[in-house]
Amino acid sequence: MRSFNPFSGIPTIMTAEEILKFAHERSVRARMKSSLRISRVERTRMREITRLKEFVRSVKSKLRTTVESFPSMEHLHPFYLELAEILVGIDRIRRALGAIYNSIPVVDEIANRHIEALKLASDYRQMKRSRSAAKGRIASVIRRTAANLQTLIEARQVLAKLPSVTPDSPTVVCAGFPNVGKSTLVRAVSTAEPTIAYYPFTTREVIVGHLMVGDTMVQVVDTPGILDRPMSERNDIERAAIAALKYLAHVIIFMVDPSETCGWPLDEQFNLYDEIGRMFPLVPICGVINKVDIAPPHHLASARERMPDAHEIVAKDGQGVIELMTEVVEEADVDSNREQIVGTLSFLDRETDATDS
Ligand SMILES: Nc1nc2c(ncn2[C@@H]2O[C@H](COP(=O)(O)OP(=O)(O)OP(=O)(O)O)[C@@H](O)[C@H]2O)c(=O)[nH]1
Ligand SMILES: [Mg+2]
Repeated sequence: MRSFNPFSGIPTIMTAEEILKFAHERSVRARMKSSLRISRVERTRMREITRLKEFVRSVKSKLRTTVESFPSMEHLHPFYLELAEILVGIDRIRRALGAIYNSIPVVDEIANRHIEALKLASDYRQMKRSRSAAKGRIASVIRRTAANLQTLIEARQVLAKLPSVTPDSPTVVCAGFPNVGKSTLVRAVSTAEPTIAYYPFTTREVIVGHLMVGDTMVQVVDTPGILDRPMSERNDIERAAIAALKYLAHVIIFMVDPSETCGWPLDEQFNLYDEIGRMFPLVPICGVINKVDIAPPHHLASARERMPDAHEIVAKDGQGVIELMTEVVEEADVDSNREQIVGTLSFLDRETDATDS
């Protein structure tokens, strides 16, 4: 199955000045067939027309490739469409693409007018003036669209960094408040290597890892923390986490931290749990109570009351993680058994080791 980020293959986009420099260099190097028998005036005419045509061809090809190599917004997977909206703005991208594309006929028109003038000119100085006037006018058109090119350059930079996802693969998205231990879990069970730190908002983007279960590749997605507040007040980072839940999750792991060392009270964490349940009623949610090694008993008791079927784990040292992942994979409809999970995550299987010995 192909994993992809539609923005990762966009070739480098040139700035307006780079396009002009590139086209200028091409035009002065343009070769023409010449014969000693033709007059100086005719030679100049041929040279100026050849140079202008080469200049125009180079400018247009750069504009056209810029537009054509940018993925069409109409065909984007909704996850990428939403992230492009959050991180750059779809309208901004569309407007920039449209404006760049629309400058192509303007360039053509200027070129055609000056080529006609060059054909009719009788004086070679006039020809040079005409060619350089044409290049000047085309340069103004390109400079007028410089901001649009810049928008696409920046969009490419940001969007090329998005993770590659395989939309059809079984996908588990881990969500919850900041600092509850999401990355610790995702790092333990998948190929992803998110940074783990004692402070909140460590993860600032959606990160995709993989877990092989038998022959099936399961995507395990780490997300930035989400706070309990109205959607309209959520920032871009939280909205990216919600986009992952909305468009990628076949199963959601919702993690709470009853130790409250994450920095937020359990009540707020459960408000978010309820909200996510309301937002995605059709997606199975596996509740996880993390950090049971340091949770005070009364908080642990109230977490158990709110999420009676939750898995209790210590993500930091793997306790309870195999049981959790066995259920998660089952909920994701992956044909598997505990042995396969144990096989992949054997380094976490302390309990099996203990019983074996
Ligand atoms: N005691 C204990 N600490 C844990 C456990 N799991 C994670 N931590 C610690 O909790 C802190 C936050 O862990 P992260 O995995 O970075 O949390 P996160 O939810 O990804 O945080 P953000 O990316 O900021 O949203 C780190 O200091 C971890 O070492 C656990 O089971 N027990
Ligand atoms: Mg994290």
